[in-house]
Amino acid sequence: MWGYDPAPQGTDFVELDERYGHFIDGEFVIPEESEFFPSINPATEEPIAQVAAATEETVDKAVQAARKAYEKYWKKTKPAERAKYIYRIARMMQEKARELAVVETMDGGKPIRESRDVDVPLAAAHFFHYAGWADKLEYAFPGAQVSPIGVAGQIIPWNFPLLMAAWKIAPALATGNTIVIKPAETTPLTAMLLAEIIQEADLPPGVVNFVNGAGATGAAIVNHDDVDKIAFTGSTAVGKLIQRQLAGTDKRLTLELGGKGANIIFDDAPIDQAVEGIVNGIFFNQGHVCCAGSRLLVQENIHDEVIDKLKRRMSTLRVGDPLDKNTDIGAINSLEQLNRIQELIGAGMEEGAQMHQPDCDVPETGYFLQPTIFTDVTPSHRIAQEEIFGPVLSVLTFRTPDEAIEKANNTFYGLANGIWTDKGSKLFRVAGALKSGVVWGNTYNKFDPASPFGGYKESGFGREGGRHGLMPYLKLS
Ligand code: TXE
Repeated sequence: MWGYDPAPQGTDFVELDERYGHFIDGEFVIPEESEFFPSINPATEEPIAQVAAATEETVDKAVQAARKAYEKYWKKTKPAERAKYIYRIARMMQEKARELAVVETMDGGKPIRESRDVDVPLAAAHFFHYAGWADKLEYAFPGAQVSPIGVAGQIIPWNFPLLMAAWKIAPALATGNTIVIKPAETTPLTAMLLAEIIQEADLPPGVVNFVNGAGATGAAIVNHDDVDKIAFTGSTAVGKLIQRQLAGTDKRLTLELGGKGANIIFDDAPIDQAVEGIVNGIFFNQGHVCCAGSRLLVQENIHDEVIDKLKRRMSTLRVGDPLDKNTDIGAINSLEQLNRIQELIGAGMEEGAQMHQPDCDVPETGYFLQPTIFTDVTPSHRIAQEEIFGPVLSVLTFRTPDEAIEKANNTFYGLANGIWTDKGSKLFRVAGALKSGVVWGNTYNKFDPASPFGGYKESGFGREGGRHGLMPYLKLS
């Protein structure tokens, strides 16, 4: 999209520290008593940097800094002035795009083509989009008094580390809140580069604070008395735990959790285009995508044709070095995630589904996995119900549109689905019947900062993106 070669001289131009702590009150700090954990490159299994885990005390310092910044400056800062800072962050991200893309790929394992063309530009676009809202809030909510909530605690996952930071930080800043954000423990590094950008952009100290650490650090943010709002993206299990912890408090909560999206292919669909959509739906970012099209619902009479074409297409996918521009499927984000995926692949085979993997080379070092599909899957199989969060597709069939709707909705989740058909009327009828926050028509995994994203049922609640994404950070009266 931006046409530059992201790593023309390898990775030598990337300057990372050996150790990272936190970014609190405008300063990078590593508390004396810190325990460290390694951030590992999943393609090489080598540690890239050591990162400190924030204790409750450190989280408290970050929250105090955010509270002070909120009371002292940010809530009094004129909206157009807030916009100026947010635009500055967006532009600086563009200037550092190459470094951000390479570090994202080294830390998380995703193909450089995706970091370069999707993660980094979309993250910058998100800041641009919300900078534009900062001084237009009264037009977004005509007739209402709009005011910020205060201190937002934000917890993000490892599948889109920089993009999820942007999705959380940009709307919170635009609406006048201050922030304590925790990156995921396996992918903290682009967040540290973003903290550097925020420091260089001269945001008042304490407006955005980053604390590193795992679940205990996240829990310290969730349970801190002086945090007014929690925004969480991660597993359904942790989302539910947070919901229980916040019951009875007056903290606001939004949850963006898992999914089990269906890509529904009707027999009147352009098949070759649909096969590309299936591949993109499940193999983009190694399938570490909450809205992945991880179930293929294909009309029975075209099943064999679609599966033949899909298998042929899968045999052309290149699995390997994420820094190689020709790689289609990079490394699985962590050994833990690889084990989780393999456990579910094992369950698929045990329950009687047919597994197919192309005969492709996979590096011996690093956490790699071939693209995998299962046919002969029934709706009760674990691989048809549970989020696998890896490059594994479960194929089911249907005969009529009503059966497609019923099967697509036969899940605890409700985040995203795709429909492939030549008929507009069918597209709109089926889309309207799907219990899902997002429905794509004849495409998949398309994102835009202006469109709201979020789920129903166990996929969570609240929306991120566009005007809807402002609401969780505002009091409207
Ligand atoms: O998630 P966790 P994990 C799904 C996906 C994946 C599974 C497990 O199916 O296989 O979840 O992934 C922080 N209080 N998704 O174990 O633990 C944690 O440090 C507060 C879908 O990595 O939910 C990290 O920053 N925070 C999903 C973040 O929560 C806590 C993206 C997510 O980690 C916490 C990720 C606690 N008690 C996984 N425990 C999506 N919606 O895209 C952990 N965390």
